[in-house]
Amino acid sequence: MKTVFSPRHHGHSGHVELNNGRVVPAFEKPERAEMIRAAVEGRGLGPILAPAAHGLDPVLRVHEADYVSFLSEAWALWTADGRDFPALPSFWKAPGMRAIEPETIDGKLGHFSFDAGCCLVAGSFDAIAASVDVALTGVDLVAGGEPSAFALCRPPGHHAHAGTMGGYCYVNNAAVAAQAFRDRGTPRVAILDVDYHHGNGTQSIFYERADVLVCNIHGHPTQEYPYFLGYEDETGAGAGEGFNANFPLRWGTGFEAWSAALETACRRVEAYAPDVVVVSLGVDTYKEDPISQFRLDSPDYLKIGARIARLRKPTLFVMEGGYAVEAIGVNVANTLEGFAG
Ligand code: Q9C
Ligand code: ZN
Repeated sequence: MKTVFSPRHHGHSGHVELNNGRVVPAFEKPERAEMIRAAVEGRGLGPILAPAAHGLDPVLRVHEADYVSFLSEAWALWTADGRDFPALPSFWKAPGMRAIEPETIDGKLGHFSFDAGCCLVAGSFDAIAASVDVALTGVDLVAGGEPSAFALCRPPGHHAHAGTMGGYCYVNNAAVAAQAFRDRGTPRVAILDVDYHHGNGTQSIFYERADVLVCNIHGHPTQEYPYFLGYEDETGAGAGEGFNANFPLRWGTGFEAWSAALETACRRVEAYAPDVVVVSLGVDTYKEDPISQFRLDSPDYLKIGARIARLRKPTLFVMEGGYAVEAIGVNVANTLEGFAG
């Protein structure tokens, strides 16, 4: 399997987040992507390619134009006031407030985010643009006839809505990839999101559409981030009714219960009979993950990859979360090796 990777992810570094009420170095750090790249290389899983530039048009098929403009100009606006440290949002709208984009950057940061998980530094936008190019180059490979590809995206994407960043995610790489498949004439796309956290952005983007099935296995929203979406009764709306499936699981879930949910999700994908599968691949389900509460172990990822392979569909893996840096490479490589058989 070919992997697509860009060293431009390094521009998104030195940023911070709020954890336990304190500002701390971000868990979503450059070492993550480097450990994965090293494991792909070390295990001989296939060639590693640079992404091709696709511009912002495919991003604008999923994301709102004012939001993409905000992402591109945020750092310049933030530093125009003389600030030389990371930009972190901390003001949000309550229901009933006005959703009007403020003129000043501090207001814009709140307007276009839903948490303090999305910090911006000098190189963030370049890394974000490179990350979505990685995903779109993966689409090129699979649409061009490769049976599968791995888009080693960083930063991740599945929490990003059409006009809102959050949870370390700015551009929804998997959603942009799914839309790009559709725009290349692929009739039916399934997104299988196995990241520990619910892919709220992906669900929201396709919620009223029948041409993209979205299946999510994740920490239960009564206990886990993103808290306000990801319940089982969210099944789609309008034309999309029946084309969203959530499998929330309680803290402490191990591989037996997790893989039963994967089996149900895979049968749902099989019933949909998609032309292509996009896997939002997070390995924060791992037992040692520093911010997560499932109990999967490294060998389990071989079985996950093997089950996804049994869908027997052209498959694009898009990297999402996973914060146990020492194990992230092994866990991702196991998934890909399990898939390859
Ligand atoms: N401060 C992804 O896995 N914060 N995003 C959790 C730690 C949000 C995770 C608490 C976690 C977002 C792509
Ligand atoms: Zn996650």
